Amino acid sequence: MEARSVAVAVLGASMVMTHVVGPAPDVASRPGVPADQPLSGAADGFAGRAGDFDGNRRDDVVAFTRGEGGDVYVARSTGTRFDGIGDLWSDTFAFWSQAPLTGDFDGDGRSDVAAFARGNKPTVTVALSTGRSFGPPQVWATSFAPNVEIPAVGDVNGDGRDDVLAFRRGHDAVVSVALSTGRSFGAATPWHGHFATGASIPVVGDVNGDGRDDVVAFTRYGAADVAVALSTGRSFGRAAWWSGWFAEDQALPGLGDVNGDGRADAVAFARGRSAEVTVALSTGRSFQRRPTPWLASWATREAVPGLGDFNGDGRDDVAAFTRGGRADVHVALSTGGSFRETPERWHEYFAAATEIPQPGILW
Ligand SMILES: [Ca+2]
Ligand SMILES: [Ca+2]
Ligand SMILES: [Ca+2]
Ligand SMILES: [Ca+2]
Repeated sequence: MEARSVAVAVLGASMVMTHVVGPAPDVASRPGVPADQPLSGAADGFAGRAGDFDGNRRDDVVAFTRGEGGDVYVARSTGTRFDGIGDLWSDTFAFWSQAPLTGDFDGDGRSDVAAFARGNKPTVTVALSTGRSFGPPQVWATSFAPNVEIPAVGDVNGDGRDDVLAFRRGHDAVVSVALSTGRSFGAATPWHGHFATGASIPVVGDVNGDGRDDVVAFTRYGAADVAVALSTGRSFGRAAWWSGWFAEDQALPGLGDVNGDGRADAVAFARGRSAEVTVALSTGRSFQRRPTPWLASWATREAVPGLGDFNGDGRDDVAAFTRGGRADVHVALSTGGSFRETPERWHEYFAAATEIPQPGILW
C-alpha cells in the first residue's frame, strides 16, 4: 500500500513516467521493447494471456514497472472489479526492457510470472505465486528466446504446466519450445521449422480444444491471413489457413475462448478510428468465415487491450488499460455473443505511465 501511494503522489506531481525511466537498458536486454518509450509499430512486441494469481478461477491483472525498479503489482478480480491499489507482489522482477508474461509454470492452479531478457544473454526468469505474492526470482532457462525472438507462453504438451515458446519470424521462422518440468524449462527444441514468417504476429491458444495449446499467425495488413499449426504434444503440425480475412491493417489480434466452448476464438482489436472488436469463433477446424462485431468501440488510441475471464463464468472477456496518467482499467464481459461494457471502471489507477499490463497485447 505504502509503495503505491508514493508512486501515486509522485505521478500526480509530474504526470510522467516516474518509476519506469531509468538509465539506458543494458546491451543484453536492448533488443526488447524500450522501457522508456511507448509501445508502437509492428517491429517488435509481445502478448500475454490473463493470469489467475490467487487461484480462485477469476482472472486478475498484473502490472510490471520494469526499468530499474522491477516492481510488480497485482489487482485481483472480485468478479465485478479489480481490488487493491498497492498490492506489490514483487519488487525484484522484470527489469529494463525484459518481456514479462504470465503462466502457471508449476501447475498448482495459481499463475506465475516469467521475464524474458532476450538479446545475447537470453535468460528466462520465473517467480512462482504463493497466492499472495510472487516468490524469489529463479532462473528457469539460460538460453531461450535470444535476440529479437518473440516470447510466448502456453501449455503445448497439455500436462497442466505452462511452457515457453519463441518465434524467430522473418525468413528463417523457427518456433522453439522449452517444456516446463515444474521447476525449470527444458532445452529449447524446434517444434516448427517455418511458422509466423515475416512480421506476422504469433499468438498461442488451444484452438481445437484438445487441451494442448496451438500456434496461430496473423499476417494483418492487406493480406489478413490467419494460419494455424496444431500441437501434437511433441511438435506443431503442418500450417493450415484457418481464415482468409481477419485482423486486417494494424488490428491487434488475440485468442480467447469468448463463447466458452473450450476452443480459443480469434479476436481483433481495430483500435484507431473505428476501434471495433471483431470475433471469429473457432469451429475446431477453422475460424468462422464471417467474423462478427462484438463491440463497437474498445481500447481506443493507445490503450492496451487484453483478454481474460475476469468474472469466472468460463467465457473470456476483454479489458482495456488506458495507462498514462489516467491509468484506468475497463472491462467488457462476454455474453457469449457480444462483449458488454460494465458501467463502472474495474480499476481507477493501475498500469500507469508505460507500465506493462497483463493480459496485454503490446505491439
Ligand atoms: Ca483470481
Ligand atoms: Ca506443459
Ligand atoms: Ca470458443
Ligand atoms: Ca467471463
